[in-house]
Amino acid sequence: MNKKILTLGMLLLAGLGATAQVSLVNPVPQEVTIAGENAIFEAPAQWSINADKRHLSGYIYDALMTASPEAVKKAPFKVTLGIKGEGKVARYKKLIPAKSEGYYMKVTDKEVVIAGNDEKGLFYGVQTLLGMMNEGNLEACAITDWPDVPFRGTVEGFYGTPWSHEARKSQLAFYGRNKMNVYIYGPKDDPWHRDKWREPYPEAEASRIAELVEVAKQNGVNFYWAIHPGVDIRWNDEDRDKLIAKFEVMYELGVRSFAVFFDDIWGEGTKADKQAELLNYIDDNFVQAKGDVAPLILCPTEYNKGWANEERGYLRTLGKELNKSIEVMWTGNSVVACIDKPTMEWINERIQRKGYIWLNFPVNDFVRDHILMGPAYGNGLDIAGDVSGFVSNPMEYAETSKISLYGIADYCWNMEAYDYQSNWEKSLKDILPSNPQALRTFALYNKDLGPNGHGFRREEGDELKATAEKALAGDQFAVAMLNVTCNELEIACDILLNEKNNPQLIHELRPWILQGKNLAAYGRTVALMRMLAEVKDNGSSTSQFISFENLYKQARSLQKQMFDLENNKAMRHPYQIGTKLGTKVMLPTLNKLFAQATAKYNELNGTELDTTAEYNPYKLSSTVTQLALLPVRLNGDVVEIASALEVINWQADGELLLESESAVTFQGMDFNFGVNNVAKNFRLELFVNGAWREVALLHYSEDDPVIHTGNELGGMTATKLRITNISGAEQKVYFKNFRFIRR
Ligand code: 14T
Repeated sequence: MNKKILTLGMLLLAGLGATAQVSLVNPVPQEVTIAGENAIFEAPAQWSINADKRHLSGYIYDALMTASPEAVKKAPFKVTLGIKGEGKVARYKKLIPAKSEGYYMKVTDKEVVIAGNDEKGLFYGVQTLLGMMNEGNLEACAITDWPDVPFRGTVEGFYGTPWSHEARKSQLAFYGRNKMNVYIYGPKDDPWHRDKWREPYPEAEASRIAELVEVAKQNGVNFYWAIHPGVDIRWNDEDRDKLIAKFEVMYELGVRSFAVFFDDIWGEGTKADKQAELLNYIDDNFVQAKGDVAPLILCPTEYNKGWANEERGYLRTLGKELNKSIEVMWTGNSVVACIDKPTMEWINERIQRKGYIWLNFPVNDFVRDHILMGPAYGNGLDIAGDVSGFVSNPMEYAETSKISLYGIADYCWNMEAYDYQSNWEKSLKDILPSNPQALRTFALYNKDLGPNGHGFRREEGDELKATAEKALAGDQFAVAMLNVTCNELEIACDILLNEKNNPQLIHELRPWILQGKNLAAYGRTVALMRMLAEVKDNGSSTSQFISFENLYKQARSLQKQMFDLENNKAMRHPYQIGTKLGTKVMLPTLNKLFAQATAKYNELNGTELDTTAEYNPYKLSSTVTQLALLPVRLNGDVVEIASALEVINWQADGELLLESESAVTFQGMDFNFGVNNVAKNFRLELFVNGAWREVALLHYSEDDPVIHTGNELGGMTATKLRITNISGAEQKVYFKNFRFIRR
């Protein structure tokens, strides 16, 4: 009922060309009543604050004061702040929702009242006021608001470069503004989180953590510090005491919330009864003993349904033995998955409590060539009552991650009303207010993850599909439309590269923006090729230069430029294996169009231009039929032939040839034929300065199937290599892997 009034108010205002101030607030509040048509007014420059003394300083007051008006004793515009039970808000007692972190708020052109159900509620009321105060305007309204999910936020739990100190502070402020209350510190590549879990942080790192705890407090966020001891923990008193000692050190730094992670480990550390025993011990002797420490969180080893081993009974053991106050994390039906009702019912029954969701989105540590800028969608809108907490594991690109986190915050706060599309549009304005359109145009090509081991994909390019299909069916108008779309992408990329409003964002996106420019240029060229492919040259062209064949050369060059950018060491993050965008619809469409245009041109002109679009400088061929079609992949400086899934019948004298477009200097090589002692049956040769030169092959031991090369390989420069079966008989081998590293 109240939500209807909100919608009506928004419509009226939309008609007048104004933006309803309340609609700017993220997360979307639960219940809103807009005062009427002309509810928007300019916020006065001076406020008098009406509040108990305790609210005239501290983080809530500081937050309020980030709004521009100054606090002046007798200013006519009054801002009343209070918490249920306090005299200043006694009149509003019945309007305050009886919900943790809830608040009631009223805005008129004479005053603002914010009445929290608790301290956090008051803080969030202030955030709502700040959120609606965009461009100095306020809107007369009444709001009753509370969160659906009690614990909302992020877990810095990815592999890769941990966030910088500055990035973390910026995140914590962002969480405060968007009403998230949890930040779990657990970056896989922080040595003192995992490998050196027993050791205290060096001084500089320790003081940074202490500062983060403070910044978190300022923003109403609980800073959880997570330990990851499972790699080498021994289930004895010594290690148990070392863990407690580490927690004590962190407690001294100000940390009051803790987590223990047992994910991605093997062996001894994975035992449920031992984990439960340890966690209970920490709970009894540290958490409860201290009295001011938040409930402990456990990330189990079987943290998703796909890995749950019912026979082993791991989850049920945790459910039975873990103290009820301990939270248990869960990523859903698989490592990377959307969360729905059935998965919650499945896990909650086993762990005998409500699962605490660890959402592996927008994390991209398993698809580092893609950056994820799409909306957060796909999680059930009916699971608010089934989860105890909901945190997102983001990308190492902290600023870019805010796009999705803006959605997670909204989803967790007001689940049923969550509209991912409108949230996404709002998020772009929040992250880049100076040009959300440019960011949006670029983001359209950075939503899907590409094929990946977890099978997790996202929508990308749906808005392009109809045009793409028509263009491929020969519709020249659609081809022209594709050209326009590529122009738009190029404009967006150029604007973003020179955008000063959010330098950190642009820094993170830079490799993808540069690749976006290549993609856009490629698209424009291919569109022109398609237009010219069927035009017979009658000599009347005004340009001697713009010919199909020159466009073809340009497209080939752009394919190579995209490839080179992906493999440019200077640009690339150390773990990153490439820089891709538009891979779901745009790039495949352009590649098809390229092939089609070239084929048509060949047909009309009797030429034989190569129609294959994918650029790869390595070409494999083989007289062994089962090997001839294996794809060659590039992973930074590692060149790899994909493994065959079947037994290879490698005939006598059969050879495998790998040719490179340019000379390669070898650093190392190994391959695995899955059989011991076969090195002697094969000969490896490199083509150096016009002649084949043999390189020795050997196994390190009798039971080592890996074939290694002799030391002479290092530093050799060649354009081809070949492996020949010289045994004189057929060899049955598994082509498990073949790779070399180039310098
Ligand atoms: F703790 C878990 F909930 C979890 O998700 N652990 C890791 C996490 O740190 C990582 O960021 C995420 C996405 O890659 O997945 C988990 O890591 C994995 C998952 C795998 F399936 C590492 C290796 C795997 F094979």
